[in-house]
Amino acid sequence: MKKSLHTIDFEQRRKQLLTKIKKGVAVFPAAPEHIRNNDVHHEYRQDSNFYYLSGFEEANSILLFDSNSKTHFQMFVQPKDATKELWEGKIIGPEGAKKDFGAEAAFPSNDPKFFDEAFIKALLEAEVLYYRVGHNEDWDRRIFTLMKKAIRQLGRTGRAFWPIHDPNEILGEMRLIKTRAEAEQLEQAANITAEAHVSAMKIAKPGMFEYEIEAALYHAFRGQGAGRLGYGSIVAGGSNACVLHYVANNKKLEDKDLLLIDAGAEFEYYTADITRCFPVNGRFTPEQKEIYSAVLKAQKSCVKMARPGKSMKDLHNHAIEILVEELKRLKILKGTTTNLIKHKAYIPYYPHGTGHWLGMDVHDTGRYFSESYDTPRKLEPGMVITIEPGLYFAANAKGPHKYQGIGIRIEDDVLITASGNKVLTTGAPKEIEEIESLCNSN
Ligand SMILES: [Mn+2]
Repeated sequence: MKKSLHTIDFEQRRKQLLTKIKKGVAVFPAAPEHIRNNDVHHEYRQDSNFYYLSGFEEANSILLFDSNSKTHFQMFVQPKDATKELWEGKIIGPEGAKKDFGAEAAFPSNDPKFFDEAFIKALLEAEVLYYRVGHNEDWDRRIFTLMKKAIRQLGRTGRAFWPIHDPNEILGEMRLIKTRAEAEQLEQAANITAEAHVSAMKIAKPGMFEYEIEAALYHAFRGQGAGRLGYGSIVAGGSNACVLHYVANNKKLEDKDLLLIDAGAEFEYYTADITRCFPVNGRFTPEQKEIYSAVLKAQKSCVKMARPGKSMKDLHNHAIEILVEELKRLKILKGTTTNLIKHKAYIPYYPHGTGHWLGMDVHDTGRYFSESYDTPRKLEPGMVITIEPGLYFAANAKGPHKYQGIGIRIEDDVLITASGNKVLTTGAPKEIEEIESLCNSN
């Protein structure tokens, strides 16, 4: 197999992991398959950590790392099976795992003895086990049973179980800082997603249903080569925008509705996460404009602020400050800014955070705090974050009647660089004039 930049990435990640687990053994089971109904499975997606370390997409596989042995990296994978391959397509098999995926040794996973023996052997030499407890009960049971077996093999030593560490701590930190290749992949996902948002702006009309726009987004994602959605698309017309995780997407779009779309394409396991709001009939009402401009002001100011040395908490506080000022200006809140912030008077209108890590998972891994979890950590070059302030005025909520039913969120994906940042989602316009002109271009 040709060594692409990405293949080299996988190799380097494994090396890095092996250095970090010191005298340890690490186990990563593949994502389990899930039945949808009867004999139909949910779409399969490999576990992010598993893929990050191997690039291997098949279910029923295991990665075993052992920093003590000469065989550092073993894979346990589905064996070749002509009948199964006839129905479901090519299976890579143990030979392929060695040849194309960097395994130093590889065995069939359908016979548990191969993994069980290799694991016990590795464990006996190890000081610590890296395994994510609590995510799969079958796996937890298997690992604990094997640990007991290993202890017994040592005879009467009085030694305790090996300490178990969550490998996500290490992987989370590794995945948080994106390599150039990863940043490029995220940018690709962002471009595909931005293009889809633009087409939604062009086609949406009063009388259409939210699901028609949802289908158009999916068409644009897949049509540009994205593998799948990064998360369920939120296509929320009118006051549905105030339901933060609205997923029904089945309402008819009315003349004066705004449409909030929060959707992202996943491209080669990296996902974008963009939110845009636009008027279904092509023109913002004065009230919609007021709220939209307030959110846009906060969003743009936070983007400007995002650079090494600032924290996600700094960005959130900054967003709150601007939004409170704006809510005062619009006579929705009264009082001093300090007091309003202190008493969280903004919560009914801005109940969520201002952003999150972005990567293979839409809410990506990595600590948001210092190692002792007591201070917010500073942004560093290579991190990718979302910046997504919003304001929501649910129908029948308190606050001025004229804003009821308006929900706005504006979300960009931002790569932190040494000198500041690079917005990856500029392909999706967010200025009122640009949006209106796109909405009226069809
Ligand atoms: Mn987001």
